Amino acid sequence: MRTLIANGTIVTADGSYQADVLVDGETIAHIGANLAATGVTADETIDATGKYVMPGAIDVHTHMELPFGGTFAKDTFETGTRAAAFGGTTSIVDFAVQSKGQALRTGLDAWHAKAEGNAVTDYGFHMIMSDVNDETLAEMDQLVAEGVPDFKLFTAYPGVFFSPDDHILRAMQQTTKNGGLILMHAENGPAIDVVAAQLVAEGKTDPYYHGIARYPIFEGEATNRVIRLAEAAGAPVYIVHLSVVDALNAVRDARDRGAMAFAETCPQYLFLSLDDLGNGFNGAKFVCSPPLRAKNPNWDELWTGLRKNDLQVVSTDHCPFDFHGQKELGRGDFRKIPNGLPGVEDRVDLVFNGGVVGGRISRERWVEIVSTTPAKMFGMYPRKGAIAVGSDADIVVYDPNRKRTISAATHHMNADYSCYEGWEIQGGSDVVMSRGSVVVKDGEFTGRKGHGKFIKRGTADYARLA
Ligand code: DUC
Ligand code: ZN
Ligand code: ZN
Repeated sequence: MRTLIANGTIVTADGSYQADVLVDGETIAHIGANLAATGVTADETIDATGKYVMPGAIDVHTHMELPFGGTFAKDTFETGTRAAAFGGTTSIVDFAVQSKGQALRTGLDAWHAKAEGNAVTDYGFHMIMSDVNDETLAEMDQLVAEGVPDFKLFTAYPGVFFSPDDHILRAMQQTTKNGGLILMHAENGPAIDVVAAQLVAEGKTDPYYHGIARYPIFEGEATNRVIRLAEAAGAPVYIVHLSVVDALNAVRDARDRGAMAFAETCPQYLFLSLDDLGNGFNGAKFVCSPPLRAKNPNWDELWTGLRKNDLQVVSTDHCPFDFHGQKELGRGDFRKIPNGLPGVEDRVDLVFNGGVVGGRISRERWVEIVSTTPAKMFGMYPRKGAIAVGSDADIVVYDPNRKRTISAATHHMNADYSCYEGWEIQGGSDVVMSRGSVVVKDGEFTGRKGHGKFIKRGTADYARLA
């Protein structure tokens, strides 16, 4: 099957230009001006006049079916990758979970079983490590060889995912040897638990106090600490879901002194704030960790961080729970509200609308932070994240002028609410292609459950050399 995408503007991280793209089978076969006029033939032609032709977006932080607080994130690999595709995201990297006492292998096998035959678009895995010991350290090398080269550890969630500093250091030392990458959820969990218990004892049990308990300084301290540990180990480190200026400054300082420190933020930290948490129990819809922060100065600082490359990626931390029946588990005690927000479908458009339409970043930088750097950082480039001959034909034909209103009534994520209900935004995906197959066209799903394949990813060379 040959598909010609004609008359569009190719937008990449490096620049934009007018050209046609010929897709042959699953990959990009040819790029050039007026290909039809030069005798190139195709089975199908997509007219991209007035549209951008960009690499499919990549969300490197999702939690399909994550067990959390006695319940499970509601999107499966089928529903979650389908929703992602509607929003122009053609690859996700999800977090497989090692439960305490289990082998990494057990957790990874369970995640392969959830995804295989179900995903609509391609997917990879990071591994959440809940135990660091001689056995799991040895297993890390095997996972790197299998294309699962990164490992998330937590300084938060004591008793569940929490790792003490000696475990974090040992895991980082292991990646120095095996070429992998440590991802850190950096908030000081034990300190947060002290403040949270004090607030609840004072009767402050509403969702708002979830945001109050998790002081910015607790994220800043943990971010600095884990970067220092990475420097001691001679390893790169990637801070996930950075939310606040205290933590951004720790990354800035580290990068200024030449450390291999990288970070992502998420749309919820660019567009939502502590105010959203403050509407009685309705605020439970906005409970995630790190929490939503004060608008000032954090929103502007995070955008500055994206512009100046102290932040390299926008991912979602997609982890949807229904308000009814799931978020409600925390009525009367914010500590029992499952943490997480639906987001995988709206990331690309929110960052386009707020960033490019809003005049904060260029369209090329937008493509870089939602697609190209995620591919480079996580060992998928140039197979993913590029419009280049030989790359997978994961392509989005994007309409920069399309207008739509975000609503739970029309979104495809498995959540009974949207954090952005009623928001009118500009920009949207017209055609979404995954390895040469059109999976979404003009708002209709045309893909297939099981089309998505596991992405065997390479080592973290970009994080060592960038
Ligand atoms: N934060 C969330 O909000 N949800 C899942 C896990 C996490 O760290
Ligand atoms: Zn996290
Ligand atoms: Zn997460």
